[in-house]
Amino acid sequence: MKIGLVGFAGSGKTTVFNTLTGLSVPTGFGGTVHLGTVKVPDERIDRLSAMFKPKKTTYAEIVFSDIPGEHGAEHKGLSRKALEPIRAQDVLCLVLRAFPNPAVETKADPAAELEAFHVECILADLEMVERKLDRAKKDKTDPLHVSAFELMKQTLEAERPIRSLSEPVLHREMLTGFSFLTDKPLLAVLNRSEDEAALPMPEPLTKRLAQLSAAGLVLSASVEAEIAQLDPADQAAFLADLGLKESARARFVRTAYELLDLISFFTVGEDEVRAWPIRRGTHARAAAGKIHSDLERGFIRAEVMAYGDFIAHGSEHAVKEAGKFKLEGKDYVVADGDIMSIRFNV
Ligand SMILES: Nc1nc2c(ncn2[C@@H]2O[C@H](COP(=O)(O)OP(=O)(O)O)[C@@H](O)[C@H]2O)c(=O)[nH]1
Ligand SMILES: [Mg+2]
Repeated sequence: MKIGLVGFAGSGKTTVFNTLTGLSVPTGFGGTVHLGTVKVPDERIDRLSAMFKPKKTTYAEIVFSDIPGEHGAEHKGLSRKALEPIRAQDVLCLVLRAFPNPAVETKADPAAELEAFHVECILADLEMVERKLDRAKKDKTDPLHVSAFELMKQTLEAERPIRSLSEPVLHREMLTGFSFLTDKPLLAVLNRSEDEAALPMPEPLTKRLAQLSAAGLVLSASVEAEIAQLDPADQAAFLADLGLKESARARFVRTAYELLDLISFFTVGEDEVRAWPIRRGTHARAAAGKIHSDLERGFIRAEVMAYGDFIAHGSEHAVKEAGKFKLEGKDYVVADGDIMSIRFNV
């Protein structure tokens, strides 16, 4: 999963990036796009790995991109160049400044930053949708396409994000490949001073995020970036001092998974124990395609055991004895924690 950190200069994107990745790239203005990969912690993988002792253990991964923002004052819309790395992301994480930053002239106004970013994205999408609509009309494309673009245009003109349109209304499957910014899941991070780190998100901001079909998270990036550099054993004590139970990274990853409605299935064996993130509701054949396209193409059956059953019974053999081992067809809806093996033929 690719998560892009976006927002205005000085909002703390690079600091959030350091917090989440444990890296320490320089903060301050300017700079290029930074990339950092984080393993998604999963106790179930730890446990399976201890049982199978595989050559390789692979956790789900998140690739964070720290994308430099533009300066609030001289801000004249997102340039094409600025948009490019943003369009390549699966999820946008908008960092909103809620702390006084002496390097930025204006005082903190996270609600205004949210609106400014939202409007930029609306305008960029509107431009794209109008182009697509003109072309679709001229080329006499599928009328469903035309009506989808018209619906998107109306939605954007009402300043609503495309992500607010439900799947049955929009038919996203025929729109794959069009990376509309307001169709990407949005996670807003309210970046606060240390003394406000444990306070809840202000009510008006929570409401506005709900209207925008977006999720929100509060953190204090600068102090959490320091904590992220500490020995894991010491981190809990420092977090408790701030009134927090969990690190920013743990909360962030969980919120992103919930936002995307992601679950994991597992493959196990002596070569590799691995977690595969998929969207909830994914069918067995499409899930197999995450492993390899051949498995999707030549899919015959999925052998499935629930993680809980496997742990309870201790081995595949015992799961079979208990009658809990299942053979599922292509339309089986994969459940979180399914241990799967795909039978295929190409
Ligand atoms: N007080 C405080 N300062 C922060 C916080 N996050 C970032 N900063 C500071 O704000 C400045 C800009 O941060 P940076 O991460 O470079 O912002 P970017 O331009 O969005 O990447 C740096 O001096 C940071 O140390 C925070 O949560 N609290
Ligand atoms: Mg930066």
